[in-house]
Amino acid sequence: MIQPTKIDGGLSGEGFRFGIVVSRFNSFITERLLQGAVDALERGGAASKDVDVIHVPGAFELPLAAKKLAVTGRYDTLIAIGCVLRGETAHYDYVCSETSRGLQLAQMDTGVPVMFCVLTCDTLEQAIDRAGLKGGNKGFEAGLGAIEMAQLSRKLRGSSKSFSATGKGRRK
Ligand code: INI
Repeated sequence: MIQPTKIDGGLSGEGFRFGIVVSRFNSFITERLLQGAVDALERGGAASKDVDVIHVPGAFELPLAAKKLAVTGRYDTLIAIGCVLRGETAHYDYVCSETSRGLQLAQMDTGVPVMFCVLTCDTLEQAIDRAGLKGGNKGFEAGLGAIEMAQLSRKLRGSSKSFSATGKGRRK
């Protein structure tokens, strides 16, 4: 049986640069998601100087801020944090769909991974559950994912000639 080459991201965030863009809307939730994301990056070995946090008014503003950060070339991975609650807006569906579409476009247009950490919940209760106040923290998951994607992007960078499953020999 052949032994396929497996290419995975690792768990060390050392030496990578991360940008976190956070919505102020529903900050009771988003600041907790932010704490979770920073905690994961810190545990992964990321340095303070390599993690920037940028606040925007609401989830709808996340995509533009993410794209502007991505094109600077400064960041290996971005994390977008927001919380949209159905109960509080008639335009819930527009905010959710445009935010997710915009963030996907930002990463596809620039090649910089953007972790989607935008809670879209029917109730505050559901958001609380996902922000680490009762159970898991989706921000922490996004932080771990950001490290994995930073490593994976580095390994997958370059042409087939310079490509290497270990990341060595990639085009600088
Ligand atoms: N923005 C959010 O991040 N979450 C929400 O629940 C929300 N609601 O309920 O309206 C929300 N609206 C603001 C929106 O993201 C924009 O900031 C605003 O429309 C200005 O462009």
